[in-house]
Parts: sequence; structure tokens; C-alpha cells
Amino acid sequence: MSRTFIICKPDAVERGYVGEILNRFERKGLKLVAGELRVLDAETLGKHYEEHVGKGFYDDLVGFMSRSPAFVAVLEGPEDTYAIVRTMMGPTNPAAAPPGTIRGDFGTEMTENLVHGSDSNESAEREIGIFFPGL
Ligand code: 3AN
Repeated sequence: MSRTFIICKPDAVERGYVGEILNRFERKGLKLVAGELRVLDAETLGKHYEEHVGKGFYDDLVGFMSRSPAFVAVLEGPEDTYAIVRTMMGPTNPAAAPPGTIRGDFGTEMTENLVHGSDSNESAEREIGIFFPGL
């Protein structure tokens, strides 16, 4: 078994896609083990996106991610659940995301790309520690 961390980003909450996104993961066979609607602050986002701090798109990213509530959650499934979630999300740029993926079906923009999923088991552990310490 393994766990991964996801965020249904503010655009997904605003557009009413949280249920659709969670439903896709649940239908796939992954189990929701934690979840909460939260307004994310700049300090928390700075820890979460530490590899992007200082990049050209960083301020826009933080402005977007903190503008309204996001749904943060932990999913559990078999080995490398993070990879299952990443495949179902599609690539970072929704314009390049194939139909059938979350970003491919519902997104057009690079920043407002609906969903985050940890990119490795190590990232999942780190991110779960930031958003759900003690889980
Ligand atoms: P992913 O969310 O696919 O793991 P990351 O972690 O590389 O992608 O990027 C985090 C977020 O930062 C993306 N989801 C996207 O919203 C934004 N982002 C990444 N790269 C760019 C970029 N070149 N221009 C604009 N936004 C970006």
C-alpha cells in the first residue's frame, strides 16, 4: 500500500469539479483517507512549492492557489499510488493533456490546471507532512 497527496485547486472548487475529480479516483479503486476544504496561505504554499520559489510564474501561482478554498486530500492505493494519480491527471500543461485525463478533459490553462498530485513517493511523504501532519 502507498499514499499520495492531491489538491483540487481553487479553479476546480470554483467550477464545481471536486466531486468529479474525487469520483474518478474512487472509481479507479483509490481510497480517500483524509480531505478538507482550506484556504491555503503563502507560507504553506512556499513549503509545498519550494522548488518553484523565485521562478517567473511563482507569484501568479501563489496568487491563484490562495485566492479561494482548495480541497486538500490524501489517497491510498497499491504501490506507487502517486503514479496512478499522475497518469489520471495528465501533463502539467492542459493543452498537451490527452482526453480522458482530468486536465485534458476540463482544463486549458497552465496555471489553472485543476489538480495537483505528488510526483514521487518521497514528495508524497513530504507533502502529507505539510498538510496533514501526524496522519
Ligand atoms: P505538476 O502540478 O504537474 O506537478 P509542477 O509541480 O511542475 O507541475 O508545477 C506546479 C504548478 O505550477 C503547476 N501545476 C502549474 O500550475 C504551475 N506551473 C508549473 N510550470 C509552470 C509554467 N512554466 N508556467 C506557468 N505555471 C506553471
